[in-house]
Amino acid sequence: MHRVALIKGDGIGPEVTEAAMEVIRAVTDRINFVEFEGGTEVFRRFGVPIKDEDLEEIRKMDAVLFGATTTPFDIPNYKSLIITLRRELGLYANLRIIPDLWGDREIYIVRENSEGLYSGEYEVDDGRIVDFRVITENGAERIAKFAIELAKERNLKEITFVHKANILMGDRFFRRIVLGLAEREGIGVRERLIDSFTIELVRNPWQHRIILSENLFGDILSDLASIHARSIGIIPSGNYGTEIALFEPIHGSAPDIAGKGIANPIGAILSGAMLLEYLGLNGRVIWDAVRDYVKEGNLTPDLGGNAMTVEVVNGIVSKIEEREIDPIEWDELWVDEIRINTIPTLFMK
Ligand code: 48Y
Repeated sequence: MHRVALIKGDGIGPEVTEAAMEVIRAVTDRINFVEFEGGTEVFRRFGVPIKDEDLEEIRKMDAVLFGATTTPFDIPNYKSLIITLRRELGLYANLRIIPDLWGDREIYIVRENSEGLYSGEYEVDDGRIVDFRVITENGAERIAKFAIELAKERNLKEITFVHKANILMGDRFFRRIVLGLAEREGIGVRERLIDSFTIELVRNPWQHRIILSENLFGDILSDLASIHARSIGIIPSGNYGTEIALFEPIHGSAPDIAGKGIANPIGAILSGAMLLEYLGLNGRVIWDAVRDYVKEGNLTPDLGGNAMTVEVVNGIVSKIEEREIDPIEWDELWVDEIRINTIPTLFMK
């Protein structure tokens, strides 16, 4: 049995994580979910976004499934729950998959997840605040390795590295490390500057298969790229470290539609697929079922339909059942094919 921590978060977080769990249960009975609380409510009571003892328990788990939270910036000293989890669990690689669910293309965005402007280091002076954009040798190397391994396992010859090395010293340093490792590993690097790349990402996105970037650039690029998936509501992600990984849809908590039952569950469901792949289970069947469903099924309003969340979940579960797969057999028979799908073997649990 695998033990997976469940943190639903707020807004539509609970609705979409419930949806993901239901789909996971249709594929495998080998996962035990253990729920933990986190977010602004916990902060009000305990002064931290998640309790230390809960973090200790989560560290012992195999993976985390996360919903969504909103970080208000008007609560003094409040720290984002997801940023805290990424830091505390050492989740340095953030892989966001922009799928064309109606076709067969995908863009993989590999976002450095632990440093850059998210270092948490800042200096306050009289009338001046400095946020430190930290790039370390170790940080640059491990994220470059993640992107390059991904390229090798997906039989790609190159990655796209997006930076601002013309101006930023940190990116010059980062660039040298990426180019050096890529050369040693026989992978080509297409270099782009972040500013002009945004135009290319709007106009001509699909020629880039793996995009590597530092933390804040990766944050912005992944929201921008989501327009090519038709809705940010369908984009899944995995946050990987050396000990554990956390899976979450990239959308926010969408308070405007929370509780209405119309949130798009696909981003969370595909995050569930990535979670299964990480554990060596059959995530592929979920990807296939989602692709089958969206081509003919009623979709949620963000995708132009009028479906409720539950209708989409039931539709995807039916597609899984139609495939008549014995989950246990699949686990063992297809593991190599599944591994190639979204995560380099080296980084699996
Ligand atoms: O995961 C994301 O891309 C979110 O934008 C978070 C980020 O900056 O990485 C922020 C989530 C939050 O507001 O706590």
